Amino acid sequence: MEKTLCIIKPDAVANGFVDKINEKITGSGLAIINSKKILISKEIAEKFYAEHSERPFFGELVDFMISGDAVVQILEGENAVKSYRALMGATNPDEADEGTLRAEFAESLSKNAVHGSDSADSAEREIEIMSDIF
Ligand code: FUP
Repeated sequence: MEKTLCIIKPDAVANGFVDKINEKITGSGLAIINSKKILISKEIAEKFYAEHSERPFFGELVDFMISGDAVVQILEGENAVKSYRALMGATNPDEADEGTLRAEFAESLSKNAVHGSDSADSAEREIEIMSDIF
């Protein structure tokens, strides 16, 4: 079974959406095999989003990810990477399809409620980065 990394970001945690998001995740057929609420460190956030380090929004992205508790989870299921990306919806909630997590729970492009690995390789890398917290 494939695994993917999910983060319920600080906006969605602060807005009280964790249970609603997790109901949708399990309702879509994915299992939540690890879940932990943590304040992500700056070091981990910078490493996690290293691919965006040259982008203008990098500083804002890191600051947001460490601004409050997040819920870090490993999901498992058939085609977990693709099926969870489909459930999340587009990065920008204004472009996310109705019924997706970002359409329903995101505040904005930068405060967009959830993260999900974008490939099996990314999932492996991201699970490794977060492995110490579980
Ligand atoms: P996604 O894989 O959908 O999370 O999107 P990206 O990897 O492209 O972007 C990672 C995060 O950076 C997004 F979730 C939100 C943030 N971001 C911005 O704040 N501004 C942008 O223009 C693009 C992304």
